[in-house]
Amino acid sequence: MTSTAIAHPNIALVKYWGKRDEELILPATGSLSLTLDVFPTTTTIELTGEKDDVVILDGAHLSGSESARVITVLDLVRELSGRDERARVTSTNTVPTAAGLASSAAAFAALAVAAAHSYELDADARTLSRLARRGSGSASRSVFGGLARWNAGVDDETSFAEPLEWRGPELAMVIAVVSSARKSVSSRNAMRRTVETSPYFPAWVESNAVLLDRMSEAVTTGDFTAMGELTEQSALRMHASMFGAVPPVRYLTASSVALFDAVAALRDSGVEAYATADAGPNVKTLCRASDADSVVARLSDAMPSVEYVVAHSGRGARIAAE
Ligand code: 2P0
Repeated sequence: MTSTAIAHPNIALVKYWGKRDEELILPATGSLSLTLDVFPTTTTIELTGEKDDVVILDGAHLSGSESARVITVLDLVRELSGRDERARVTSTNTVPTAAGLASSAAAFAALAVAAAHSYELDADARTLSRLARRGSGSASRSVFGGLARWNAGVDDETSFAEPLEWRGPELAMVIAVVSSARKSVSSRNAMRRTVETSPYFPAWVESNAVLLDRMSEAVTTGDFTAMGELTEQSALRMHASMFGAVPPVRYLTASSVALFDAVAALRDSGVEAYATADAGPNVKTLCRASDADSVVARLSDAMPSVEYVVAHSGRGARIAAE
């Protein structure tokens, strides 16, 4: 049985940063994201008669902790389906891996969907989200298209994402690719360091839970302005919590900060745009789809050396047409 699934990255508007359970990947707070329509990951799973699982990412065989995360998800699917064949997993990213453009979210969402299909597990979307979460927390959200909220939950059963309906204007995300170099500290290690050493971490957890409630309200009412303001707040507070770690975690570069300034200048001139950034220097600007071209033009004027990609709301993880 061979199954191929496709999934897209998501960008959190309310961020996930810090776990309260590292093994189950239970987050310290809930988060909320937009799944994009660019940079898909395609994952094929073939069941084999071999003794071990094989994991190939962009043509390279993975080993150690990188393949262990994939095997964790395969083991869970095998347990649920009552089967024990080994698998050959071949995954292809179209986004630079580990550059803060959420490749692991798309990868593990595609893995969960392809594995459930291969092992003939009749999994509903919530189960797929929980399975994806065990590979990478943010992947729980890429199971769904459009806006999704990952409810923190209190245990494995209650920590999953769900899709949210958006009745506001069509959204766009302008991605400024400041650098596609591999990040120096993985988000997993950076999160752990923030949890263990940053005096700001408890304040981050408390305030982000409030932002999530407000963002959920903004989504329900279709309030784009509130969505944008909350998006910037969550991003900056997340990075502030990292600045307080010992040693500090600093993903933002001078170019990232200049882009936040350029986005603020856009707002001052009447174009509603809001910046966010993840575990890397790239800056993503949330705007109305109708403003995306002018956002690209204005940011290109301010920062001509950066590459810009316009993304819109994309679909959730699914089996690719056979
Ligand atoms: C997010 N990030 O909400 C946040 C914002 C990065 C910054 O989720 O350890 O790869 O596999 O659960 O999901 C990146 O972390 O971490 C992330 P693990 P993940 O999108």
